[in-house]
Amino acid sequence: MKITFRWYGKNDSIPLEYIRQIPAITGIVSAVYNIPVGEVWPNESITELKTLAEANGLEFEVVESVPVHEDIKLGKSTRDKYIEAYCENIRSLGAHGVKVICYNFMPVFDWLRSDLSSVNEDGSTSLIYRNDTVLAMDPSKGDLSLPGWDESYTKEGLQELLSDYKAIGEKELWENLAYFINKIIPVCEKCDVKMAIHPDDPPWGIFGLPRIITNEENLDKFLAINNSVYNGLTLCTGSLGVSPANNMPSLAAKYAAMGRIHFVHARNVLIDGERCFRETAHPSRFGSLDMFSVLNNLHDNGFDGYIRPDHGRMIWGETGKPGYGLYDRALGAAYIDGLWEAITKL
Ligand SMILES: [Mn+2]
Repeated sequence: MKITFRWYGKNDSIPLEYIRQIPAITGIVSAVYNIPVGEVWPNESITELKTLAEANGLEFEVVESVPVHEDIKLGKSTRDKYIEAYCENIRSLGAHGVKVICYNFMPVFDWLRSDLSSVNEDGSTSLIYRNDTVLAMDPSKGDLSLPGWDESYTKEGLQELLSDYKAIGEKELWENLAYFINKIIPVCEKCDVKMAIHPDDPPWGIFGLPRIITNEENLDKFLAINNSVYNGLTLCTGSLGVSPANNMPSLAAKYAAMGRIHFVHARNVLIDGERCFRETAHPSRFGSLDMFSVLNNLHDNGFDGYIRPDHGRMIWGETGKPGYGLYDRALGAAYIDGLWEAITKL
């Protein structure tokens, strides 16, 4: 098990020199961020990330994310050229020593929250989700005040995309995912790069768009699309765990035993209403998730992949990218490392 830390590249306000000082961190999780979705990443950009990491004593073995072009999710006739570009990225990342690629298959919107800096009792701030706030929004009317989505869409571009998705229900999205997976996994096998799909965050449909990587039944269905070990999961405790139906320790045990978890996002969340949650400090007692049992079950079922502290709160006056400050994630990393030491010595 290797503890890693997400780094957004040279534009990240957190220098690699600080990341290397967090105890137990062996490597960064990063990506090439300045290339449009669907295009091939320049070799120089990948080499640069690796060189910068290694100059700081850190590995670069996990990429998050290689985004999937919307035409692939929509099953458009143009998808093959985007899948070929995706395969090219797998090949060059593999050649640079990358072992795991995290990605997601959420239509249009990535993770979504109703507030990125809700003040906690202790004065720290957290990302939160309030279902009524989200339900009151209608992105098709250009209502773009909600944080968390790709602001690179113009109002017209977004409306066109949302209208394309009117023909896509869960069934079609599954078909388009299967088409994609079965094209890329043989390439991954050749290049020894494991794919780790990130669950939908939150794990329910929003704005009428389908979401399918949401629960145990669907994770089973996803893994059965292609039984190669290269077709695996990112177990994001905070994404799946906001649904009380998802028992995170049990999912950790099951999929680790199958050898299908390649990457873990460790995050705690407090469920404080129907489809409402608040991101908390990592230790179990602050949220709804039993982080010890998740890690213990990973360990006992042979998990040997990468883990990283996922979102943290903003503490000690830090400002920066919501969820991705230095301090609380560093505390999270130390907590994970402490839990793991105890578990391995039990
Ligand atoms: Mn995550």
